[in-house]
Amino acid sequence: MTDFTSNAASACRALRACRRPGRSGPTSMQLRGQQTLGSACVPLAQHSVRTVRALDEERMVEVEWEGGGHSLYPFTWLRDNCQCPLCTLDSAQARKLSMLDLDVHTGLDAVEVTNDNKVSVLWPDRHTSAFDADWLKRRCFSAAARRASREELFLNQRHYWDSELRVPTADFQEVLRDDRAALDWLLALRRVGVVHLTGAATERGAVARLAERVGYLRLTFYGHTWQVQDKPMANNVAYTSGKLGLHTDYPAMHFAPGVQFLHCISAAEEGGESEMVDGFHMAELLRREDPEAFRTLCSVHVDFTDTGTDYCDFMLQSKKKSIAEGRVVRINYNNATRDSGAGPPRAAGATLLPVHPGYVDVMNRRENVGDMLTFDNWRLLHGRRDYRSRADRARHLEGAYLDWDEVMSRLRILRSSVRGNA
Ligand code: OGA
Ligand code: NM2
Ligand code: ZN
Ligand code: ZN
Repeated sequence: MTDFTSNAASACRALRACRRPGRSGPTSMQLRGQQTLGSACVPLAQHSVRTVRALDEERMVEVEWEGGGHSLYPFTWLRDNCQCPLCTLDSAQARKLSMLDLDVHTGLDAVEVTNDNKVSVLWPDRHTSAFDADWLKRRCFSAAARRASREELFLNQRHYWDSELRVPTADFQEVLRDDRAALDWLLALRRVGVVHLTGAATERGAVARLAERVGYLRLTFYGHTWQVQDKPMANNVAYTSGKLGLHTDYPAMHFAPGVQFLHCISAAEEGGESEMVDGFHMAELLRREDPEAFRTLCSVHVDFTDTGTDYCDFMLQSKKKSIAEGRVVRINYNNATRDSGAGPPRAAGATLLPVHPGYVDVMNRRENVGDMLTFDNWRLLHGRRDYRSRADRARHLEGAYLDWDEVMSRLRILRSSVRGNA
């Protein structure tokens, strides 16, 4: 079994250890549309082809590599992925070859290694293709290579944690300024699910600035960014001074926001501390301890509802499984917006909670003013204690949502840029 705590702690150490002294960064205007500072890496050729041969029976090309080992590529796959200008729009790295023009039963007339270390194929219709050795190696079909490439692209391996977690921490300004710091932030956000950023100014705008560092934020009915304050005629339980039980945000949307930023601009006089739980770990414990309940949460749809006016008027309805998509990829749990709709689903949501592995207290004590929590809203459940503000200084958090596609996109760009510059 994984040692969650030490894994999380090492992610945490990695974040701290990887900081580099600051250098002056571009202004926000310069960053627009170009949020990664270094140039994308052009990897040096690493792999050389020793020999190639066509296995006509299997309809595969076998490539033997200089360093040992070999890879097999189906004829049809090679023809489908021809990189020549007729078949590929190079400037977009997009396929031009229509499936109507692809002969899925194609044979192959000749295959050879060229002087510049490409695998060149002559097809029966006289079309030729030339494949770069590194390009082919990265697309090796072996099970191990495919597993590695999937992990490289999607980073689905997580560190599960419990109340022992030392929440990874990074400096807000450094994340804005330095690509290595930004990459470490996003890697920990993906792996651990939460990163505590310190040192943002205590005014509105920080969450939007950070979202711009990634790409763009996710607009919802609560606005581009939203102010968590005790408001008269609150259109959401979050906008009161009451306790918020553990929840994920916005299950009333079928596509709930993947990532959430919460910036503490002003803390409560008393109470208001926030806490978080690892929902994936919780689901894993439930799978082991109460498989029947786990199956229920993976299969029964719960109704969510949210009605009101904010950015504009809204009347949302959704049906969501508490543990979405069979394997654990998304938790939907919000008692406030769970609908009153008839049927057994009402019981289902509640059974997730008794098994949680313990929460971490994350922020909103007085010393956390200026701090920001960035976390995985598909994975973590978060809540806050009820609070009392001083008459002249109300508690105020500013929040924003992003989606995982944009966050992972920035992570991949930063990774290739940082590697290229290393
Ligand atoms: C929310 C929320 C936490 C807090 O607004 O959805 O969870 O500390 N807020 O107020
Ligand atoms: N807020 C904080 O699902 C929810 O209602 C979460 C959303 C109001 C934007 C709260
Ligand atoms: Zn071609
Ligand atoms: Zn919330």
